[in-house]
Amino acid sequence: MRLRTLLTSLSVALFGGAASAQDLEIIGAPAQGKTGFQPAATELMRDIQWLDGMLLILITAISLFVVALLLICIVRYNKRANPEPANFTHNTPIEVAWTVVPIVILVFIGAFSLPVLFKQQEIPEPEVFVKATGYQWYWGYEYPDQEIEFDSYMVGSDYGNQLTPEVSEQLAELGYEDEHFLLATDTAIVIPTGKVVVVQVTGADVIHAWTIPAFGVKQDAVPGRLAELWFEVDEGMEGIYFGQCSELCGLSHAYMPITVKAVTQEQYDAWVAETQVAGEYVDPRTLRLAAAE
Ligand SMILES: [Cu+2]
Repeated sequence: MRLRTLLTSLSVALFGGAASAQDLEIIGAPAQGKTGFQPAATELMRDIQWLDGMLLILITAISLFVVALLLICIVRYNKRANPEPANFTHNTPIEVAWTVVPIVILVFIGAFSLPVLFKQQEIPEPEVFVKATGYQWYWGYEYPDQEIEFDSYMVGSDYGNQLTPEVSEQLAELGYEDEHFLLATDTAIVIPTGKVVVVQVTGADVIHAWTIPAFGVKQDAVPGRLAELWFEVDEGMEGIYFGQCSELCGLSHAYMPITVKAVTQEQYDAWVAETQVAGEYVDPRTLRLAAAE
C-alpha cells in the first residue's frame, strides 16, 4: 500500500504543491494564544458560530441572574440581617416557574440548534464526492468520479514525528512553515470552492474521526460503516484548511492530521487532470450499494 501510495502521492504532492500550497493562504489553522473559532469558511460553520454567540448571551444572562439571587440571599437573609428565618417549605408559584421557565429556555435553544444540526446531517446531492478512510495512522482519500486515489501522511511521519531539519525542509518544499508541523500533510484533499462536497467517512482498522474546524464538520470514521458529511466552501475563501483526527485511535493519533486545499474550479480541474492515475479502481459507492442490499 505504502509504496504504491508513495508514487501516486508524489504526483499529487508535486502538483498539489505547485497548484496551491505556495499561492494559497493558510486560513484554517490553530493560532498560538488564541481562543474562539477559526474563521468560518462555510455556511455550516457560520451557523455554528452564530449559535455559539447566541448561547453565550443566554448563559451569561442566566449566570448573572443566578449570581444576583445568590447575592440577595447572602446579603438579605444572613443570620445577622434576618435572625428569624421563615419556616415554610413549599411555594407553588415559584416551583411552577422554575420548572416552566427552563423548559421554555430549552425549547428556545432547540428551535435554533436543531435546524443547524439537521442542515449538517441532511446530505445534499454532491458536486464533488470524496471518500476518506482512516488508517492507523494516516488518511486515505478516493475521488471515485475522477478515479483518483492517494494517501495523506503527516509531514514528519517518516522522522519519528519529530521536527528535524529534514522535516523542516520538507515543510518548506510544500510551502509550509515550521509552525505547521503536526498539521501539514504530504498530500492534501483538493476541492473547488462554491461546490457541494460530500465526504464519505469510514475507518479501516479502529475508529478515527475526520474534521475540518473551519468548515464546521466532524464525523467519526467507524470500521464497517459509511458515514457522510458535506460542506460548501464559500467562493473567495480559497485557502488551506487543517484538521486533525478527532477520535483517539492509538499510539500516533496525534500524528494523522488532515489538509484540505480549497481552490477555484479552474485550479481544481487542473489538479484533477494532473492527478488522475490509471489502473484498477473500485468505486466505493458500489460497495455501499452492495452493503445496502
Ligand atoms: Cu486518531
